[in-house]
Amino acid sequence: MIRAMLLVAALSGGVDVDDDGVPDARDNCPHEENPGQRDADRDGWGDACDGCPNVPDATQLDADGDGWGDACDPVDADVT
Ligand SMILES: [Ca+2]
Ligand SMILES: [Ca+2]
Ligand SMILES: [Ca+2]
Ligand SMILES: [Ca+2]
Repeated sequence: MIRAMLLVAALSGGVDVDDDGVPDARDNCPHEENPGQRDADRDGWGDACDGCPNVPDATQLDADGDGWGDACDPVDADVT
């Protein structure tokens, strides 16, 4: 199974760092294993690595670095 996925990655000509079968060039979370590539808010970042999975925030800014993007972080929202 893993070998087959590696073969697919090799044939499609891309490195696949997280081994989820999706080459990094097309992987919406290159460092998270998310073969389904689910992206609920369709901002281009997969749910597995989206700081705000339900808020379109293409920049993925996270001012306080707590893993919650500024677009959905209640703490950031209160800080000026
Ligand atoms: Ca991935
Ligand atoms: Ca997303
Ligand atoms: Ca988002
Ligand atoms: Ca944050």
